[in-house]
Amino acid sequence: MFDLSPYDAIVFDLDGVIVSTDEQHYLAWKMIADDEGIPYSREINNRQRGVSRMESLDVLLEAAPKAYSQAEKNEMAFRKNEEYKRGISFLKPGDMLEGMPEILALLKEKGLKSAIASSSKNTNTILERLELSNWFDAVVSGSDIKASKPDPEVFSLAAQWLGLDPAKCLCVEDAKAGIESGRGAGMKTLGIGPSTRGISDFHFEETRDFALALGISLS
Ligand code: B16
Ligand code: MG
Repeated sequence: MFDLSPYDAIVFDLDGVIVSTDEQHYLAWKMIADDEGIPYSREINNRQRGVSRMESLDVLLEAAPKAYSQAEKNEMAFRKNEEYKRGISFLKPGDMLEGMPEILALLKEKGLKSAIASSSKNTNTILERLELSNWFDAVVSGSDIKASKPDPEVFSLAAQWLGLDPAKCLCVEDAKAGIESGRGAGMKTLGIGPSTRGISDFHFEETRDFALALGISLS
């Protein structure tokens, strides 16, 4: 059984932990890459996981045959986000990753606090679509921070808004940059999926495995 007793709170990343909107990010960036004639792949997309929109654009532009002005970059990021927003407009509570609704309910039952620490400026929209707007004790999004993951700012701010010592918080992340951010903030880290294998204090392949380790029975 996974031991929750050392923690007063769990601080969750959003995309890739609570819900997976990776495919919508991928398709939106692919649309930009295709429009501009820039080669793009799933591998490149993996490197955009957990990092901010403008930094994700810089990753995509590494393979661009020409240089872009700041105004052009801003326009591309805007266009990508419009396409992404279309993609997430159909999200519903049933799209949460397997075991996650049960994990969130268990934390409430045990009196542990929970928070979101996300790089996404679409955090509030996603939480609304999942009917989780009022669930968490603190929500830190890409709109609240200056430096995105792997900088510790987003997880440090979550602990601060919870009023807790980061050492009493567990960071749950699917991205390498996110694990580095949580660790930098002074939290123990739990990684989900292949990108965090071998780099986090605890690791599960899928959210459902974390739920099972907490003693939750899933059908
Ligand atoms: P937005 P997370 C991150 O969310 C995504 O993993 C990453 O792919 C995206 O570039 C970033 O949010 C910014 O998203 O364009 O919506 O502001 O994993 O930190 O919850
Ligand atoms: Mg993530």
